[in-house]
Parts: sequence; C-alpha cells; structure tokens
Amino acid sequence: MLKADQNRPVVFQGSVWNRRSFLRKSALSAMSAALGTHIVHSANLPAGYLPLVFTVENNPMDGKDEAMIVRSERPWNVEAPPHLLDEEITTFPNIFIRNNGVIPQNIDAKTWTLAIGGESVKSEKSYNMTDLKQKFQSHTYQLTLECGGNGRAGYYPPASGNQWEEGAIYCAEWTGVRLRDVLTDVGIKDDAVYIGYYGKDKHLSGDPNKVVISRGVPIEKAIQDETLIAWAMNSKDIPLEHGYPLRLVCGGWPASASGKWIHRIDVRNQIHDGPKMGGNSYRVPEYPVAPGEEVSEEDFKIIESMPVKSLITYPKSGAMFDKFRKLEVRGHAWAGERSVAQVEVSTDFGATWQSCTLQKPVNRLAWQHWSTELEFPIAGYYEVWAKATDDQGVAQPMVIPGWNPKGYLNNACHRIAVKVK
Ligand SMILES: Nc1nc2c(c(=O)[nH]1)N[C@H]1C(S)=C(S)[C@@H](COP(=O)(O)O)O[C@H]1N2
Ligand SMILES: [Mo]
Repeated sequence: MLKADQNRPVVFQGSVWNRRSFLRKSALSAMSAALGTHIVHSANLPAGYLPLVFTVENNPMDGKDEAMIVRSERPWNVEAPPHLLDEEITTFPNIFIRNNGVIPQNIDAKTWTLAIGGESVKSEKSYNMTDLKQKFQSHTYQLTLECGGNGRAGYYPPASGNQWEEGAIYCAEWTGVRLRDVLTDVGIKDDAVYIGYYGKDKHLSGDPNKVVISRGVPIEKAIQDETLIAWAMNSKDIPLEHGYPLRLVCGGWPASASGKWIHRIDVRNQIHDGPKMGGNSYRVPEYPVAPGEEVSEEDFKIIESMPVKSLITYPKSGAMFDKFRKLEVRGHAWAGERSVAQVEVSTDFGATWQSCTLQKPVNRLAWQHWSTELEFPIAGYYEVWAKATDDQGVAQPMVIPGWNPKGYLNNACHRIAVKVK
C-alpha cells in the first residue's frame, strides 16, 4: 500500500498495474489520497509509468529548495536540478561538474602551455596563453555540453556510473581560438583523421603516470568553426572545476570530448585510442539490445552527436497554483549537431500536444529557448511533458529509449508535476 507521508519516497507493495498495464483503481485512489487531489488524465498514463511524484526520492511537492545535487564526492560530480538551469546562458555554480579524476591544483596560467603534436603534425609546436590570445583571432560561441550519461538514472537494469537525472547539461558562452586556426598554424598532414586531448587532472589511484581520460573527435569535427580552445566562460576566466585555464570545447557532442585543463592535443592518423575511447566508455551498441544483454566489445560504436532533447526549467517541478491563472512554462531544447525545429508540451500524458514558441539558436550548437502558456480548467494533479523534434523530424521518445550497458543517450521527454487548486 501507499504511504501517505509526503516526506518520504512512497513504497508500493504488489503490482499497482493490472494485467493490461492499467493502473489499478485501488492504487489510483491511494495515490490521490496521498496527493490530496485527484490525478487529472490518469487514464492516459503510459503503461508502467507512475505519476512523477511517486518515482523520485525527494517529492517535488515538498517545496524544498534543492541546491546542486552531489552524485559522487570522489571524483567530485554534481548536477543541477532542472529549475536551476532556467537562465538563457548557464552560469557558475549552476553548471554540472563531471570529473573522472582529481581536479588539478595550483595552476599558473602564466606558465601554462599547450603542445600540439601526434603522428599527423608536420612538427610539434607549443603555445603559451599569450601566444594563443595574440596570434589568433578569438571567437565567442554559446555551446551546449551534455554528459553522454545524462539521464542514466532512468535505465533499468541500472547502468554503472553517476546516476544523473536531467541536469548534466548546460549551455555557456565560450571564448577562445578556433582549434582549426591553431592546427593550420602547426601544419597537419593529409593522413590526419582524429584529435585527442590531454588534461592536467590527476588519476584517482594517485599514480602520476596514469592518464585520467584522453578523448577526442574526428578531424571534421575538430575543424568546425565552433570547436574552440577556450580560456573564458561567460566572459570570465574558466572556473577551475570547468577546466581553467584552457579547455577544448566541442559543442553538441558528449561533453567528454571537451577536455578540461588541456596541455596537449595530438593529431592522430587513426581513431584516438586514449583512456575512455574504447571498451564501453562513451560507446553504445551498434544495434538495439535487450535490457541487461551482454554486448561484445567489437559491436560498440563511439557516440558522436547527442540526440534531440529538452528541459522544462520553469516552473519548478511541484509548483502549486490557482485554477484560471495561466501558467507560463519554459525551458531549453537542443539536438547535438542538428537544430530543434519544434517543441510541444502535453498536460494529459501525451494524448494531446500544444505547440510552443521556439527561438532560433544564437549560433550553431547553442541550445534554444522555448515557452508557452498553459491553462488548467479542472483542479487536480497534472504533469507537464515537453517534447522536442529536430530539423530532420526526429523527436524525443516519451518513454526511456533503448537500454545500453553504460546507460548513455537517455533523451526521453522531461516531465514536471504541477498541482492546481
Ligand atoms: N581533463 C578532463 N576533461 C574532462 C573530464 C575529465 O574527467 N578530465 N570529464 C569529461 C566529461 S565525462 C564531461 S561530461 C565534461 C564535464 O564538463 P563540466 O565539468 O564542465 O560540466 O568534461 C569532460 N572533460
Ligand atoms: Mo561525461
């Protein structure tokens, strides 16, 4: 049975679903009792889906003002609850932090250098911060960075790794030089196919010779206008946690491709093979697999562009408001290398959708802002679901997409709870 204690996750015993996956009447009335109101449109709840408030550890109806959520203390990994991502440009400290190792300390930007080497450069070259700032034209872009594992918590059976919910995503404004301009200055050979970065973070084992993570992108992505070697985020020095003093930024791709604290970039004549490029790291099966299925290593491919997705950043999940008042709902949407063509919202678990106002991206690879007004003629518990569709007609799934061993690429619709009195 359902515990009507609003401060704890609810515990169900036995199935709340009947044979054909309709919510049992008894469960429905217990949930309504716990909510203190009835669930409008409960008949449309997709099979197996419980109202949001009964699935999360902290009941959003509590009205507790959550700050950043710590997913791991060592390494230090934190994510933002969606309402903290309401700003058009995400600002520190509302930005998720993902570290695979230990954040480097005592960085001196004055003596910092970036070496460009690897088999596919004509000869290795090194730049200090002043060289980079003076020798090349600087550029500023808003770039969306989402962890490949954002949404991992939604998969069952659970995948190992940080149990990110929705908040391992941000769009900040980055300033730096184009990687392309630097590569041109160095001179690269015709056989260049990939680049790989090296950062100054320390391995968790304490072994100074162990590289924490060294990933990269194909040369075609590396030479895009928007691929930057950045020294500023939102017009200030990059915060230490996000890669001070120098960071590679490859918008629209898993954020693991955007190396922090970089001191070296290698231009490779093969797919870069640094730590976390192989195995099942940032890779997904080439074909759909059953939940929990073992997949052999040669059947994985590297994740490239991230899929279409959206977030509801206002109101905060759990908002309570009066009937007859129009509710403004807003958020952001992004689609990796693509742009977002449409965002729709539903208040009846996907039976009907209302089209939202959608802004164009400020530049390629920036997230887009959307908004709309909703009316709720009947009092009760509702969920607002948002669904984005990219410029190729690919939309977010309403339910969790294909399971994969490391729980990447969950771009299911984001939903929030609202209560109308
Ligand atoms: N040097 C270095 N760069 C790194 C990482 C890291 O552990 N070390 N983590 C990567 C991963 S997995 C992600 S999701 C992003 C996170 O960027 P953020 O901390 O600015 O949000 O940084 C990437 N770059
Ligand atoms: Mo990541």
